[in-house]
Amino acid sequence: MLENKKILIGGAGVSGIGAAKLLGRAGYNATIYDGNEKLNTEDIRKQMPEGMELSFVLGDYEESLADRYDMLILSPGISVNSPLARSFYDRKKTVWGEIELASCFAKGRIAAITGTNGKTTTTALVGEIFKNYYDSVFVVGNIGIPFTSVALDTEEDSVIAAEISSFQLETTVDFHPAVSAVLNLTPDHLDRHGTMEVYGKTKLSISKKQTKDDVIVLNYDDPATRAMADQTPATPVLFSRQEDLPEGILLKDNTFVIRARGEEIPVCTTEEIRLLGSHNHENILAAIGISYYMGVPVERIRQAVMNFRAVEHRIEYVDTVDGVDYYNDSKGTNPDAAIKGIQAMVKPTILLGGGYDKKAEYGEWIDSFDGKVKYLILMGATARAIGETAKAHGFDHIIYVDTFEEAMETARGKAVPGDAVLLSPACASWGMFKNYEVRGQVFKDIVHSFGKA
Ligand code: UMA
Repeated sequence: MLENKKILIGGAGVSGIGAAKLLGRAGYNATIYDGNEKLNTEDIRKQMPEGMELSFVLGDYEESLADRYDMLILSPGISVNSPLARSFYDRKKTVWGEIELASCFAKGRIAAITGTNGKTTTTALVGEIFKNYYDSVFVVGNIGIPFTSVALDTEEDSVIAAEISSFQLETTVDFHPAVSAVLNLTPDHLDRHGTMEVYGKTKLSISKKQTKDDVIVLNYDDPATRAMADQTPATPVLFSRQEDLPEGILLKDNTFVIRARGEEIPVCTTEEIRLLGSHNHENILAAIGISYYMGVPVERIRQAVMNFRAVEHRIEYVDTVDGVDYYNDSKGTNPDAAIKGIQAMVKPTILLGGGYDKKAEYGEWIDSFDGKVKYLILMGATARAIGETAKAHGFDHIIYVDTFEEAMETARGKAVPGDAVLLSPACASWGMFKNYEVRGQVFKDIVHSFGKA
């Protein structure tokens, strides 16, 4: 398929490097374009398989570059509307992303999970359930492990749990999961997708190559994902925490049940699980549906669900210092996710928010504070916009800071024993940190340094 093609990779981050390594292992050469002129190219070259020729083009993008290549492998962080991508599309040249490239080489069956929130937890849980039954399991995608990095290690009997972002879905072509899932749809990344309609269509495109023989797992309780049941070529399976549906994956009187083919099979109860919060009940329902329709026996699903703990950076308890509990919810990168973060708090809370501007609306997040937030400490590009919204919604215990370190010191100064400090910013970390993982790790490092002082 790629024989004799001159391949340009857009972006030299985790995804681009994964793509380059895959191409190198498969016997191809490539060029990486990256806007960052200061990129350490030698470091990247060293990671490549022996014999691969990898060249670089750095700095401002020159459209004529597209004339010299046959196809583009685009990193998810670079928009399909960027001059780079447009120059390839305009010349009718192939543009693939990480998921398309990897699935072209991968063997086995894929369970692909998208949605605004809960994707990482659900994908990690599905991965754990798979590992409790199948021998060859891979957990990949937006979760931080590029699919390309393992594609050549997959076998016919492999199963792959893939977290897929809307960015990654923009560049899929023939990607065909055996089971897909759209967990929910609330405003996020609108700076990139423009409207909710485009964002929703992009999410649903996870199932565009599926057929009636494949399954799509959808959230009945979210009107946007419920409506997708009529718009997908796959067989829909709905899950609900609220509704007693005739078929589907349901939470009935605190028991997770599978209702299918006239049977009702209990899986486990809410008392038997270790994940906090009702949003996690939805993630569990989805994971049960996905793994059941991927062929995992219920008893194996039950064991894995009961043993599963929260993923890092998602309402993660860090430590108690001077009587104050610190929680890292760096993964609260949009208002809806941050609402789940504050809802999970039971103590008076000093909340750290703000970051990269995705043009989100913050009103509902402020309204969800429910008297629990003592101070809202704001930083980053969105600080003033959030502050204005907070005031308009009747909340004015706001402190603006310039740096993350200052935010931490301020939170520590304001907190008294019995309080909680929660990093749940409602914004991406970009502009202040490389990604939410680094932000969460810095938070945890500072908390641990408080403990030692
Ligand atoms: N770059 C350019 N031009 C641009 C933008 C970026 O040249 O206009 C270059 C940067 O200089 C950098 C590289 O591209 O060298 C970064 O590429 P990237 O932003 O695609 O990031 P990666 O490190 O490759 O990580 C990507 C995903 N990042 C994004 O979607 C922004 C990771 O998701 C994913 O884990 C990884 O691929 C493997 O699949 C992160 C994320 O924040 C966790 N995702 C968003 C989210 O969850 O909300 C969608």
